[in-house]
Amino acid sequence: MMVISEKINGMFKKVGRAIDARDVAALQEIVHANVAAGANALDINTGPGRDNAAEDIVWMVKTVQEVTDLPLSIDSPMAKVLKAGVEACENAIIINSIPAEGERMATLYPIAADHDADIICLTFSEKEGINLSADRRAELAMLHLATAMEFEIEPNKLMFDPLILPINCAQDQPQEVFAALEMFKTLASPPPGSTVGLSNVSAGMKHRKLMNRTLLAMLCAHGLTSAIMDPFDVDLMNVAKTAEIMMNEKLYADDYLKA
Ligand code: THG
Repeated sequence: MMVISEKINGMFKKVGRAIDARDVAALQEIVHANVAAGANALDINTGPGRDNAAEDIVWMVKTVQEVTDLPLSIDSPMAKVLKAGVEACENAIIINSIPAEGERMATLYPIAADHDADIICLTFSEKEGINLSADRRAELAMLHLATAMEFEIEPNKLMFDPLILPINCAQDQPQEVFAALEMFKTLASPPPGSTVGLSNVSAGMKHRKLMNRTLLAMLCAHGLTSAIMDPFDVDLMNVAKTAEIMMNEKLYADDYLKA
């Protein structure tokens, strides 16, 4: 299970202030803490409401990669910002994300191919709304696979994101997500990867950590291969490690939590 830290995000006050002040030391200290907590990759996101998000993300990427070789997940809904972030990135790249929409795919797939990037493929399109059935999500995943093939991108570069919605708005969605994850695994051999924005499920709610931990265990049972999540939640990290044992992906040893 690849842990992509959600914490290098301008939505968090410390990161937002570091971006505003171009405070290299402050951002690098946060990066060091994430690496020490066991993150396997870092999601780089300027946060909402920035007028110069492209410049901001370039500064973030350059600042972060000075102190870590971890893969960077360049996260923006704006193609221009993604492109700028990707072009500044010398570490391994994850493009976060490409939605299942013709125009966005036509712009972003060539960029992914040029930079040999992994891709988080959203299995929804804003045009259809986000409350989609598992079947429709799998169809959109197929569209991504076909598009990737056109650009000679191997299926193992793709991570399908079924989209986690806040549970207080969409309580029927986890069932669709579980079914979608099962279908994603059958779409290529070896099976393509998957990821989620785990904390979406509990945004603004009580019992956040309990909900994130429980959902992660359930997603792992359906074959989830990575998550954008909080590496500082030690119990959550331990759920991820224990799920690997339960799924027979890692061999049990008494001290498996330390490994
Ligand atoms: N899929 C993909 N990428 C994503 C998401 C996704 N990137 C963004 C997001 N969703 C994942 N990252 C976060 C980061 C933080 C939170 C949730 C998801 C979070 N923030 C607090 C909140 O909303 O309550 C606020 C934090 C603060 O202001 O202190 O929970 O789904 N591909």
